[in-house]
Amino acid sequence: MATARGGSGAYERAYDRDRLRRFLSGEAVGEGISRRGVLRLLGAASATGAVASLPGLAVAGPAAAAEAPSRPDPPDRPGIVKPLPTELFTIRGTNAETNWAALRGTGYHTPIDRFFVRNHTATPVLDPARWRLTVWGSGLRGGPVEFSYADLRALPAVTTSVCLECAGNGRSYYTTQQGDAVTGTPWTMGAVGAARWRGARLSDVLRLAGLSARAVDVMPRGLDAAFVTGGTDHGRVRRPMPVEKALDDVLLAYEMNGRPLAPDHGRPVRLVVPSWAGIASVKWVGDVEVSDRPLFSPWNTVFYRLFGPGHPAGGSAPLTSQPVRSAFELAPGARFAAGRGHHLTGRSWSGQGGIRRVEVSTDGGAAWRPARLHDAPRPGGWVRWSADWRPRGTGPAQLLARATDTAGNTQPVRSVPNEQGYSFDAVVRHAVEVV
Ligand SMILES: Nc1nc2c(c(=O)[nH]1)N[C@H]1C(S)=C(S)[C@@H](COP(=O)(O)O)O[C@H]1N2
Ligand SMILES: [Mo]
Repeated sequence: MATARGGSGAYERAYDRDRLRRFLSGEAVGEGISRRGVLRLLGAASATGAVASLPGLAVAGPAAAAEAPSRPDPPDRPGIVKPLPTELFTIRGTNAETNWAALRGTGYHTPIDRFFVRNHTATPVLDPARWRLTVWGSGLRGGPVEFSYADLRALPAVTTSVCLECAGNGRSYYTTQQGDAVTGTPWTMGAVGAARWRGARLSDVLRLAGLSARAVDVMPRGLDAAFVTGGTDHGRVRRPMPVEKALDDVLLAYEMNGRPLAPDHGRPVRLVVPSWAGIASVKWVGDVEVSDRPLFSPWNTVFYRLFGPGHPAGGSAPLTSQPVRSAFELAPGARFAAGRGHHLTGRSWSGQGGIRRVEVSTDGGAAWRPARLHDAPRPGGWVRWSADWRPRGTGPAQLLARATDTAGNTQPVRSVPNEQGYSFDAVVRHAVEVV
C-alpha cells in the first residue's frame, strides 16, 4: 500500500536527513554521546541480552545461535552453502561476486546458481518449521507478536521482479579508474542480480502486529552471527528504515525465482526492499523492532553513509536508493576477432527509476551510439541491451556503456569518491583485446 507520503524518495531522503540531524545533535537515542559512543551502547545492549530476553526471541535466539556457528572465513571456503564454480563466481572473503560473462543469455532473472552472495559472516542453515518472526517495540500498540513460516504463507502473497544490489558494487573502480583509496570488498560490477521475489507484505505483518500511529522506524534483524570487525562487535545485522518505506513496497520474501529461498539468500524469510541498497534487504530475518523514536545501528551510522571531502561534514544521510549503473556481459580482458561482427550485450539499472536510454562506445569514449533496449523501463528492474561491433585494428580496446534513467540521471565520467567506496556510478571502462 502507498501511504500519502510513501514511495516518495524525496520524502524519505528528507526524513533521513532530519533523523541524522537529530542523531548528531543528540536529540535522539544516544543523546549527548558520539557516534562511537552509540556503537558501544548498541554493543552493550546485545551483549547483556536486554533484547534477546524478549519472549519471542527466547526461542529464536538460542536456536539460531546453535545453528549459526561463527565460522572463520578462509579465502577458499567462505561460509556460503551453494557451489561456487569459478566460471560463475569470484570469491571475495565471505562474499561471492557474479561473473558478468556468466549472465549472457540467462534471461531477465538471474539464475540462483549465479546470484551474488554478500554475507557479513556466514550463511546460517535455519529450519523453516522452527523459525519464528517476532515483531516488537514501542511502535506497537501492545506487546511482541510472533509469526511462523506457515502464518506468513497464509497471508496474501505478492510477487515482484526487482534488482537486489550491494551499495558497494563497483567499488574497485574507484581505485582502478580514479585512483581513489577506499575500504571494503573490492567488487567489480557483479554484486547485483534481478529476481522474482514472492512473499507477504511487511505492511500486512506490521498491521497484524498492532502498528501504532506513533511508529516512526522499523528495524529488521538477521539471525546470522554477530558481525565483528576491527575488534568491534557490531551485533547482528540490522538497519532501520522509516515506517513510510516499510509500509510502501517492502516484502517478507520466502520465494526467489519460483522456489523457496536458498539458504544463502535468506532461507526461510528475508526482506526485499525494492530500489534500496542491498543492506536494507535483511536476510534470515528473526525479529523486527518497531519504534516510536528514530533507531540507530552501525549500518545506518558508521556504514552505508558517504564520508569524505565532497560529502556533508560528519557524513551523508544513510544511503537509500541505488544509483545508475551498467555492465557488459563480458569477462575482463575478453578477446574479439578483428574484422568480424560481434554482438555486445549488457544490462543497466537504477534505484531511481527505469532505464530509458543506453549508449555504447567501442573506442574508449570518443564516439557514442544508442544501444538497442530489450526490456521496457521499470522502476526497480533492469534492462537488457545490445549493440553490434566490428573491430578493425588489433590491440587493446575499451568498451563503455552509459545509461540514463527515467528520473534523468546519467552515468558520469567520474564518481565523487567516499571513504568506504559506496555508490560508484561512473561509466566503467571495460578493457578488451582485439586479436
Ligand atoms: N542478515 C543479513 N542480511 C543481509 C546481509 C548479511 O550479511 N546478513 N548482507 C546484506 C547485504 S550488504 C546485501 S548486498 C544483501 C545481499 O543479498 P544476497 O546475498 O542474497 O545477494 O543482503 C543484505 N542482507
Ligand atoms: Mo551490500
